[in-house]
Amino acid sequence: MITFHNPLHQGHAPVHEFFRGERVPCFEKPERVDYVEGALRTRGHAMVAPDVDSSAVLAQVHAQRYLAFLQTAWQRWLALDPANASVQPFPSVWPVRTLRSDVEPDNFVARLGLYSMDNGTPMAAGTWAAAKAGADAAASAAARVALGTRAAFCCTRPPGHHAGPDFMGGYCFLNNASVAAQTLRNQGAQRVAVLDVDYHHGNGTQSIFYDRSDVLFISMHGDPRTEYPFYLGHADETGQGAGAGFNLNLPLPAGTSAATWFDALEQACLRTAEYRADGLVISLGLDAFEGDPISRFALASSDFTRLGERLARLSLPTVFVLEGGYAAAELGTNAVNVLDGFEQ
Ligand code: Q9C
Ligand code: ZN
Repeated sequence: MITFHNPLHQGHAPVHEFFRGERVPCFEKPERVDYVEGALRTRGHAMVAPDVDSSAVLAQVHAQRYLAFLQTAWQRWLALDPANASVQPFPSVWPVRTLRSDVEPDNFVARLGLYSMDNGTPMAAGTWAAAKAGADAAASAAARVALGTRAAFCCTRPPGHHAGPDFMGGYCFLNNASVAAQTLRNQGAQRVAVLDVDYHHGNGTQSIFYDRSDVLFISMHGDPRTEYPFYLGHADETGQGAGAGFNLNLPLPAGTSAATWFDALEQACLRTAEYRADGLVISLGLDAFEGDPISRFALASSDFTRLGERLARLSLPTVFVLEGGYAAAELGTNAVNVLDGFEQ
């Protein structure tokens, strides 16, 4: 399968994140994609650079003031103190209920809180460049599929599905899957389904399309009562306004077996077919894997082949976008299994 890689992903390499109040090494690290690219090369998948500028599509799925903040955030961080070059910024204050989010504070850390849902999304010097090149890769994969290629894979990090219209979160900055879906729409698809199989609910993608009927969002994920992102992803979130009925959440308890997971996948596929989608985006998180260090589903590597096989039976032009998955050394096998299962 043709794979669009992210030539700038290594520039996004924060060192640590917080876990239970302690600073720990980042789970979302450059080696993740190095393993996937290595496996793709070994198994003979073509790897190409992005050839589309996603700027116009980014403006359709994200707020302009958020994009402006992200693009200049590191510069503003350094302007506070040149020594910040080796310090990671973290938010420490957020505009929750009753507080105002319409006025951008001048204070950098306050502004970072305005545009963040958590303190778990560290930035580094090359974050904007990496995230933007990843969005370009997603737009490129979708544009290629819109031109008639059956399927394409966007192999990128940082991931995207937790990033909402105007906020980052869960290691995500720009919503690559939304960029792919919106690109398919712009290039002629009437109805696009986004199916998110990452262990964590794709809150950002859901929010971006929640009031739209032209993009159906379906997510199967760890129940938010116990799993990140906690504040979205329940079964009663079905869409609003014109989007009423076009959002489907399939929360599953932590510890769910592969058999039950595939039952949910079947429901997701039936809804996609009923919608008569003419384009499909898969938010391909690989953290439903039994060996994932921060997730609690039980898919074996061979189950990722089954996943690819089932998705192929939808017979739709398909864009795969890499999301999470933190068992770094196994990501290559699991990603390639999905693509090979799809193509066989
Ligand atoms: N700091 C994705 O899989 N972080 N994001 C929990 C404690 C939240 C995962 C670790 C996990 C986000 C794209
Ligand atoms: Zn995840």
